[in-house]
Amino acid sequence: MDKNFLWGGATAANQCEGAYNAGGKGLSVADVEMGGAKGKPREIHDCVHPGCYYPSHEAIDFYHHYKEDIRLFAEMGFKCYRMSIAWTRIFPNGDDPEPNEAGLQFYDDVFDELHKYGIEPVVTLHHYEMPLHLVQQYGAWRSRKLVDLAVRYAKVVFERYKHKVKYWITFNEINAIVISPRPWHQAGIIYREDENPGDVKLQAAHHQLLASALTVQAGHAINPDFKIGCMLIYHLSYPKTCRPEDQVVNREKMLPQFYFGDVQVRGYYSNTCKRYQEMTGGHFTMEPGDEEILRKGTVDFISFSYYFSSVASIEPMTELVGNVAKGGRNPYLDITEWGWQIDPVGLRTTLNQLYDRYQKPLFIVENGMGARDTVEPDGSIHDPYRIEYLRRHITALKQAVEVDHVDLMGYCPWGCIDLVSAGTGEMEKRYGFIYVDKNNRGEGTLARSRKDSFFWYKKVIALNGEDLSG
Ligand code: BGP
Repeated sequence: MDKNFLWGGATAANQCEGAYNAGGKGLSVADVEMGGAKGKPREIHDCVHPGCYYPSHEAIDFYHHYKEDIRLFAEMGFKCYRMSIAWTRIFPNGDDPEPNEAGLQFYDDVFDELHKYGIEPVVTLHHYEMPLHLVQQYGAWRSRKLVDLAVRYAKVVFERYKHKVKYWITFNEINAIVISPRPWHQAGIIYREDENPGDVKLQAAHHQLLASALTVQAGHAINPDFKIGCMLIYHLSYPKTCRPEDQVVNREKMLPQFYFGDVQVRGYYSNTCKRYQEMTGGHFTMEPGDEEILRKGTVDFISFSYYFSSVASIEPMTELVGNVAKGGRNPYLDITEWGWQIDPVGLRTTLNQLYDRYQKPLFIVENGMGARDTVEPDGSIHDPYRIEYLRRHITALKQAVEVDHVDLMGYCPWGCIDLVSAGTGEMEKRYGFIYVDKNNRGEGTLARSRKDSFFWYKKVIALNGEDLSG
């Protein structure tokens, strides 16, 4: 791999920071979402109810443990660390007249700590959270008002960190807003009975696409060296059979990826986008000047998450459900305990599909396998399943780079330290190299310990991916 390849790991503020009301932070949509369980939707409240367990309130308390956690990332040899800024630490309500200095200072401290070890921050501005106040006051991303507020937030952090952060991502998994049946994390939206979900999702998506394009323009004006990317949930789907109609159904299933990619990379709603708009049966409003905003706000790189694949068919099928996307069972693949189909070859296919279509640098900013871990009596944690999953995916990405000549900037496995699951709110669905002592009821000492995969990934990074053996 290239000597500048960005090996690292990824987290998100609401899933790891905790300290939900410290340092002047406001309530976010994640802070009123209860803990759930496998297969059950998380309950959402309109405010914090005493006595209820909300996993984001403490999470793994990265807010108070960041020095210890970053020291462990450095020990593994991370070149970069993908994290997000909580909008509610900077603007507690989203529309406050002034930013919150304590929140800004917290991220200054985190970035300084990362630079102490030569770790490059990769920062997402919107990772599945927004101020709850904006939901209650304006109807969340249904409203165009959010565009201005999001761009103002972006400008404040760009100005503040322009010498500390080079790599930025606008919206995490932006296409999840149209895939998810309840885009609460993504856009603060639960569809009302009196509205057409097709209209709402296209309008909210348009607002986020405008905000992303204006954010890119503002960032490049503040620091021309910034590299600002989009982020897609890439849900690879195969036609179930070679029946031509299965190919047509499959192509249509994959349109949500390209709907956002085409706008953010090419700068306009393509024929693919128009087909997808028709399929949703929705309508949305574009204002004069919007096309120019989209054209001028194209991204520098494409980042994406890749966890599993599925199949599509014209015939009815049994479907497996992930945290956002769902799709048909593939008999050639194994599944995780949470029903996610393990497909490393699909990662190579994904990298080729995206690079063929867009010819822009790619960045894998999420990949991994949620699993239960057992702590042995001597404190060790043996996680060969995680090592095997990651080994096979790194093998696939190396083939894409070395055999297929795909331009790949880096690799950040998800949840490099155990954290709260976005889909279920569980702690015991673990992705980390670093174990955190906390269970699904919120009990535990929060002590950190190294799993076997910690030592394995450390060696992978040290040898720049040349040796993936255990
Ligand atoms: C992605 C989200 C992440 C993360 C990951 C794993 O969709 O961007 O925030 O949570 O999925 O999903 P889960 O936490 O549901 O296992």
